[in-house]
Amino acid sequence: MSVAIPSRQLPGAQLPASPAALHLQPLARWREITGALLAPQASISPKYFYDQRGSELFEAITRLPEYYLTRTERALMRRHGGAIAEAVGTGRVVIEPGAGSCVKAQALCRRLRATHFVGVDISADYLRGAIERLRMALPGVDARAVAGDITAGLQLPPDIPRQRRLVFYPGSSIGNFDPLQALALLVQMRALALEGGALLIGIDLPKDRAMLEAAYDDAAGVTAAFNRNVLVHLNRLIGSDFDPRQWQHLALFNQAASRIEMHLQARAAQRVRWTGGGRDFAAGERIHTENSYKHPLPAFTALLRQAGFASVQSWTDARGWYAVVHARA
Ligand code: AVI
Repeated sequence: MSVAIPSRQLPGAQLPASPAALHLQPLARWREITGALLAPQASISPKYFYDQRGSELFEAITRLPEYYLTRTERALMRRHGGAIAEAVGTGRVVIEPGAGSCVKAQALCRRLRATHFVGVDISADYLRGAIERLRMALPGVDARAVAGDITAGLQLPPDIPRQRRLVFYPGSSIGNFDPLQALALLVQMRALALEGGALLIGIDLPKDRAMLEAAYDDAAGVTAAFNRNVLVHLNRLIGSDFDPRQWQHLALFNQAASRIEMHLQARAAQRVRWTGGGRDFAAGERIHTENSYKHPLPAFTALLRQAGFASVQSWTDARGWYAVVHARA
């Protein structure tokens, strides 16, 4: 479900659409979270990383020396900005799912002389401030905030033009979905772009294990704090009593699946309770919190074609670490 809200009246995150949904939404969420915690391999969806604190920690991650992704993408966008703008075309309606701080979108909208910007995020409070900043910087752009989740299907405000749409999905966020989910998401983006639209997307490429594991387990412990914060968020969402200090952050590269896996590992045997249930965890037992796939460019191009995109064009840095990909719907 998604709800379009004019940004000046954006209230708390994930407003339900109707009084009925007011009851159903937290119950459905409780079921989803506790079901995943009770599975033989416990897991937490990475979407729960991004409460206010989690979003701040993620911004801090993007500035870490080990986390090359954001820096490399920014350098690529700068270096090839002219060629990218030429390929994409000006006067676009830029739509960014998972917009977060909107900083990247702001630079892109300026470069493309975008007419509209639609930022979509489940963390509505965080998005509101970001949209306000974008409006101040680019007063000529009609900028909107939409509280929602593209994976759940999105409805944009009806007055957003249907022509010249560009779906912008930077930051290699597509890597946080397994290949089937990624395909489904690309199909949704294709549908959002409509005929004549396009996608501009950042992807992290496979590379040396040590480089990858350092990027997800930095010396300052920011990624560890980000990973543990998901437990604090869950404590609020399902009334659980997770003690984050009892969980160790792990980041491991799974070569066969070409993905970084993040886990939280129990430092000692413990019982975790939540409203209506609980689970015993053995010492050393793990909760899987995130996958971050590193797609080889040819495999990702094939995925784009499967999703209905064509004429794929990409820009890669000299080390071959990261790619910015443009694909027409
Ligand atoms: C948002 N996403 C692309 C990040 C990534 O690199 O997979 C999330 C992240 N997790 C740990 N560090 C950053």
